[in-house]
Amino acid sequence: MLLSEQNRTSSSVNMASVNVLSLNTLSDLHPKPDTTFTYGTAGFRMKADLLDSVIFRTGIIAALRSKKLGGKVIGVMITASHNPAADNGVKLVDPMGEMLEGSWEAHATALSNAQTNEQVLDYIHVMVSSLKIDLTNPANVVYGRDTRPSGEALVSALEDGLKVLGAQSTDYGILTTPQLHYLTRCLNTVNTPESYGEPTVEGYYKKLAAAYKVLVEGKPKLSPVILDCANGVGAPKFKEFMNFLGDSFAVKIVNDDIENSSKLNLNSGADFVKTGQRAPVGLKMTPQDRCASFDGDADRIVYYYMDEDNTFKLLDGDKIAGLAAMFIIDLVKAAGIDNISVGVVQTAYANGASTQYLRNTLNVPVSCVSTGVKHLHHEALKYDVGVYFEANGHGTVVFSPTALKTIYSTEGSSPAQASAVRSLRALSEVINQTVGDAFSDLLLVETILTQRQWTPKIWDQAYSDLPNRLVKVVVKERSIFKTVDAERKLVEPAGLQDAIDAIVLKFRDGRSFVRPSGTEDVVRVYAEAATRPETDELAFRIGGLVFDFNSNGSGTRPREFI
Ligand code: 16G
Ligand code: MG
Repeated sequence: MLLSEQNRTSSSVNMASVNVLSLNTLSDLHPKPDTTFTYGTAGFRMKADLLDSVIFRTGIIAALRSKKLGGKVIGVMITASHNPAADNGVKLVDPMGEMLEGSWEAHATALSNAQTNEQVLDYIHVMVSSLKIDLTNPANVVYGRDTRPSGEALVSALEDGLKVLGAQSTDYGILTTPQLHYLTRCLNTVNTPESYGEPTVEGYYKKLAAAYKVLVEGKPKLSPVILDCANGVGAPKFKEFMNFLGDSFAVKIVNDDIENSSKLNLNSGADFVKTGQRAPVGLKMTPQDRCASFDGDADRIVYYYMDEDNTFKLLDGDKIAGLAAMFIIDLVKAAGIDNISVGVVQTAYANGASTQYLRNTLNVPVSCVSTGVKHLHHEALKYDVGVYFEANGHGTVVFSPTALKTIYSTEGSSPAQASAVRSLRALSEVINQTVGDAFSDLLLVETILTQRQWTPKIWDQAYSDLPNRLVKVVVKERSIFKTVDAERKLVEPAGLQDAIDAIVLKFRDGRSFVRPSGTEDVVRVYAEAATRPETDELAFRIGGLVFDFNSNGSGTRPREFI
């Protein structure tokens, strides 16, 4: 985008602190490749060797965001989560630890695509003028990265970007994504009534471990959980965390090789387990075991176990949401509190059986929103206590300020009530309020299973998942697929939704929707139905339909498509 004359004039007053010479010199060190970038659902993410200029410019955006917010601390996380080791990415964290405000995603995209140094400067002008950014404000930025080998060089690119506007910054080194979110919120609330904790990684461990110890105090310990760390940052960080959890927590860590970076997320981790519905490599299960997998940056978790007949059983984000909602509702009741309501937020990927369970058995309101943490988090804030989880294992529970006030001002009029109040308080501390956090979710689930003395099988009995299937369709242009109704309906291309509906009608308990991916160049098809064969047939029929529609399919038509 080029600057209008008017913008150029009105912003020039403010531009004194952009040192053009230094911008040019630094920008020359990070030339833009011939690629178009998009700040998507999970920030920028792609092959690491294409990211140098993007990360440099993300540094500029982070500094501008901080200046816009009067010097509040902005977080930058360099990670590509569950993607292969050769990928990397970056995302920005807003002051309270939430995802970057939606309207700024477009600015990040625009700046990353500026072709020349002059256009970079022009776009900075556009932002300063249209967003009324006072460049004399300070800029404060903190950053961290996962274990990917490309991270180190990308951090220097970020640091160069931060220099352009003279941001003050702190490098927190290797972190899980949720730790960076935690730190950002702590730094912005230190010495305020909303103080979220000590702004150090040690402070994070101490806060969670202390709360967990309260929650399991006096309860018989469960067998160790077998924990697959996807050979990612979760491994060294969870080991650090164990120094604080001590005897209160028993774990057997597998897939903790971060030295051999090619193993990152390879046949392991939450995404592999959820998508493939099977155990990761390096983890031998027996029917007695309770297992969990983190993803590569430890913001997702799924559980699983093996039934007596050796069938693999997945306890995904939907199952965790159901367990957490059930437990919190019971605790609120046991505490004698009657003015806190619990709600659950899901996406269209939530298994239909889980939605039924939440609505009909737990009697909780359930909202459905578009994919992506920011949508779920935002919606969850509307409830007193909002439980949100994506089926893929990303989620948390957010307590509203009113709910927290009630929990902290209630004493309980019997020992049982007092104990429930104590648990609720500790629960609000053990749960990361900023974002889905695999460490914190692990402690949440372990708390519930310990308090109830439940095996994963008992937990699993809440409801039976409908069989489901996810299919990817490679199309020529995924942007022509437009959805409404929390991605459950297509409005474009015209006619496709009617054709989908006509097929779905023929299947018992059939449900299917089609949406363009926000992270990959594909269109995703989700299908569920009463039985496995019906589900597969439905998924492959819809896959075929999407592939053939208006000849938008690309490459060879997959053999299984009907
Ligand atoms: C990103 C999102 C995740 C979402 C996934 C969908 C965040 C932090 N992460 O990983 O929530 O489930 O994208 O990917 O928002 P898709 O659009 O390719 O299906
Ligand atoms: Mg992740």
